[in-house]
Amino acid sequence: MILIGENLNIMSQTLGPAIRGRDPGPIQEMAKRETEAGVDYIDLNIGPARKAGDELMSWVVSTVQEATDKPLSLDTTNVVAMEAGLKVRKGPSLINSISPVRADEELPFIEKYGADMIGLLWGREGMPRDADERAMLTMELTMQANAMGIPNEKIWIDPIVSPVSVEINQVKACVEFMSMLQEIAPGCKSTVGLSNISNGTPDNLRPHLNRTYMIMLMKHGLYSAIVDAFDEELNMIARGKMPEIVNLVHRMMDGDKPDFSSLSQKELEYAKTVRVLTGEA
Ligand code: THG
Repeated sequence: MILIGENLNIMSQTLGPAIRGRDPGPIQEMAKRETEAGVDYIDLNIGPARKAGDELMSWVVSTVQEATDKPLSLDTTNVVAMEAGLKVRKGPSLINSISPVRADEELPFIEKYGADMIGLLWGREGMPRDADERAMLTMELTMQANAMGIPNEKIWIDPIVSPVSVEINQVKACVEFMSMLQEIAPGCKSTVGLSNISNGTPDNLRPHLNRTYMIMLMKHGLYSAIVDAFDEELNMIARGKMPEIVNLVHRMMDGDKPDFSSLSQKELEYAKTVRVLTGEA
């Protein structure tokens, strides 16, 4: 799996002030640490950046590409800021993100700057309510992109993960949608903002929810995820180093009910978390 590090973001207590104050030190330090942690892409999340977003994104991209050769994911809803970042970028970029709502303005960037894109399934009426609405938005976005000569292989569909603390049906809908994606849009890649799943839950539970949900989505071919670069166990799962745990989770999704008293402590953590994320507990 392709991992995109989420840690360089303007919401961060330490990096937010550094980004706003144009202090390169902490930002380059984080880019280097994420690179050493082994992520494949580094997400640069400057938020909506309504004020002078173009100058902000071009500064962040220039600053980070001095510190690392990793591909970058440019994360902003500000179209002008997105293009400013792409203009100064010297290596590969992932546009994070283009939704059907902003497609007219941003799809031309794919060809112009040789980028890939995350296709965020955010519709005119906001968040899709179920797997079928996600399928409709995927059709809409890929047809518009294909008509401009953009192949599905350049589109990383993001079904929008929402917190387990908010709506269990949405948690299930993303898993169901992932199982449909290759039929709806053959060749499309996929990604999720994985940490969204554990938003609003106690800090000690977050890694368990993130890791288990990633494994559940992997069952249906999840291609990449935006993740905490420093979660080592998550890294190991994504690199295929915990096949027994992956197997356990996938078997439970197929209806297998393991005898909890026969599981190791680690297996038990995952098995219990599967029951939460499938709505059984
Ligand atoms: N899809 C796409 N892009 C996305 C998201 C998505 N970008 C933003 C977000 N969701 C993914 N990035 C993050 C970044 C940080 C956190 C969660 C998701 C996070 N941070 C900790 C917190 O808030 O508690 C720590 C913050 C810090 O660094 O201090 O949870 O869904 N395409």
